[in-house]
Amino acid sequence: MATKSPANPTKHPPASPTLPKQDDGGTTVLERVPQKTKPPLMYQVVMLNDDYTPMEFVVFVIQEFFKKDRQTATQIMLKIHLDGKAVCGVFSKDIATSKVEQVSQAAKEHGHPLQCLAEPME
Ligand code: TYC
Repeated sequence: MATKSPANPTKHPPASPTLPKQDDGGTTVLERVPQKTKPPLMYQVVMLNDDYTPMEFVVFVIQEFFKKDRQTATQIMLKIHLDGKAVCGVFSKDIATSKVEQVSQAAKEHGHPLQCLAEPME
């Protein structure tokens, strides 16, 4: 089936915003306008230490929800245990929020007080 072609198929909008400007010779010059949009903020998911959650459960959670191998997950768990907290991963806001919910849900189901939070990175 034939589809309707656009009124002016060769005219496309410029790749980035431009403003027409008249120079001295009567020629139209297109000047680039600086982009105003910033890239979206990224969020780090920080896990917190507590005195009750078993180390093995924390290693499991880091492997399962942050896709780390066992050795890396163990190193992160030990850093949390020793320093009080550590970053488990960096994500978009939606994904970071979802990771926090998944961890909180798993901790609740197993009766552990494990906590993590999503922090904007500037
Ligand atoms: N401090 C806990 C213990 O000694 C282990 C632990 C590590 C708990 C990391 C939470 O995010 C955590 N059993």
